[in-house]
Amino acid sequence: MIETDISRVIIGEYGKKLAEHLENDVVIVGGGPAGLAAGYYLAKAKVKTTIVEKKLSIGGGIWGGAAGYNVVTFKDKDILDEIGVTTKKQGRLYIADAIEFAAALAYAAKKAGAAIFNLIEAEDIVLKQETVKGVVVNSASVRGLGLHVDPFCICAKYTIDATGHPAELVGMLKKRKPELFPRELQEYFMNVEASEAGVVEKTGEVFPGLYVAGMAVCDVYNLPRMGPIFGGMLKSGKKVAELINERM
Ligand code: 48H
Repeated sequence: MIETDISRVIIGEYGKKLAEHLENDVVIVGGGPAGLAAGYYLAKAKVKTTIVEKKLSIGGGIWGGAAGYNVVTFKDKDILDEIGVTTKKQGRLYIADAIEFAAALAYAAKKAGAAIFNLIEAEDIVLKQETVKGVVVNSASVRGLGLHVDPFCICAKYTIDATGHPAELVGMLKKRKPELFPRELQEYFMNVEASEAGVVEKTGEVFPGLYVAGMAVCDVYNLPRMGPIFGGMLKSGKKVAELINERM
């Protein structure tokens, strides 16, 4: 029956894809602009990369632009040109349609070769020999329903916390090793220039095997937030990819 053929190919293909990506060079948690940009540049450099995203849609904070007005801003457009996003110059800013930007970035990461698993949530990190070796994941539905169901692991040489504002992976480490991150994980008052420059400058490894990119960087280093301007997120994703690629 065609009905069972459909089910069989979906289950078989998903299982194959998942089994192939249980071990990776890099696992990225969070499919927002920073995680997707990191995934795009890593995969483009032929680094075996998996992105896990707990929501149904990837793109993180892109879709809603500012207050649901789905337009996003940038100070420059090199990366946007590279992935084929249409931009318009308005004064000192470039603007793009949030939907086109989210879709183009996701498409670029996927086409470059990153494996993307949506509806999968990282609930913990894998720590061995004082090095982060990947993440403990579960179905986002299981997590959402609060069910007592055990997780599985997606392992990697390097793990990127691209979870945005909550800096969730760093938070998991901080919970057990508070001395490593004595400050609260939170960003400071809005300041676009300081934030965009700081987020790129501080993107990097925060613990052996664990890197931070995107808004998570602002939380870890108490940097200002920047509102709906996205160039810093793309540059942070690109930088983390370059830092890891140098070590491959
Ligand atoms: C799986 C998870 C988990 C988990 C979270 O919020 P994001 O868009 O993050 P960034 O850093 O790529 O981009 C930030 C940007 O969107 C933004 O909010 C800006 C620039 N704000 C400025 C300001 O001043 O406020 O994406 C993070 C993604 C989301 O899709 C989450 O669902 C996902 O990570 N995520 N996925 N397992 N445990 N936690």
